[in-house]
Amino acid sequence: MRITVLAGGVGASRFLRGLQAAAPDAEITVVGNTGDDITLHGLRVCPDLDTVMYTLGGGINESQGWGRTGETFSIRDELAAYAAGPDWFTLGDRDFATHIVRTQLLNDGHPLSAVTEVLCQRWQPGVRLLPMSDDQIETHVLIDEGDGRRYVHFQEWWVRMHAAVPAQTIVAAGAGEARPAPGVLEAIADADVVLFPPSNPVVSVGTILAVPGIREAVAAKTTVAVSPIIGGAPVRGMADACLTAIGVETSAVAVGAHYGAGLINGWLVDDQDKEAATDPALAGIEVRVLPLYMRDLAATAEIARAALDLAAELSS
Ligand code: FO1
Repeated sequence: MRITVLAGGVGASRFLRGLQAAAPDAEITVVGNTGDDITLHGLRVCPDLDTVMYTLGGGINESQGWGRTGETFSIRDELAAYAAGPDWFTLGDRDFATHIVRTQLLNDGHPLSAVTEVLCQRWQPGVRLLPMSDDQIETHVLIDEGDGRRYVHFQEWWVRMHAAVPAQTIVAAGAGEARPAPGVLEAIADADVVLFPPSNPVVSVGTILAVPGIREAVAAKTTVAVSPIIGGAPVRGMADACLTAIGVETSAVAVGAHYGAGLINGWLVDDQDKEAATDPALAGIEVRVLPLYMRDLAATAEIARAALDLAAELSS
């Protein structure tokens, strides 16, 4: 079975581990969000690609959900001694090696998709990991702190400001001129099922869908999505701040309707949101109700299995 997953970072990576457990023989292609990417100290950092790669490759800092396990921070501390670069984005020594290798290869002219393939040769994540595009796309957030409006990089809004300053607008800068990376449209077209894990529907899945051609490709497929919102709150992260920015209520019904029947065919919601199953806002979308907390691998595999079962039901 060929499965293609549009993935952000932490939530997607945990879901992917469950998907691998639920469908060990499946060929899984992950189309990763690159809108979180940022250049720091002259190095290109790709948080969502790295989180998928490290999580499935066994190198992730499990409690954080990002960065490497067993980290040390000598470089960070030395940089701080020079007052060089932002102190609000913590990069560990091991993580720096990834960004150095990536930046070297990018500077040698290799596209991000080829670079990601090289990095994955070390990590062997067990999935094909493709960036959504080889063209540079960055999520920027328009804020107004009282002294006028300005755009900040998503990471500064997310990490330094904890998304506490309201986002007036969230843009995927560069998306309009970008092309899907090689293999992305084929991975979607050739898939038996396309899945949206419980990633941020705005700055992760939404950003991937903003790359010209990807939304249309997904719309043509049997697609099942997993709600990242349970009981009116994001399971993790601050998707509520992002949803508010685009005028979408933070609820399983609203997010399902936001994706829409034209894009998704199935929508998994938690028991706490069982009323979604009969909500007219989700007409045309097949809703399934089940426990959605990915509390451990077995629970996550159950969720992944339910998504695959619903997709099979909808494809038949
Ligand atoms: N998230 C934080 O909240 N604080 C950090 O200092 C931080 C550093 C960091 C370094 C590398 C990396 O790959 C991810 C990192 N993240 C950090 C997570 C990052 O902000 C992710 O993009 C978000 O979690 C959204 O996916």
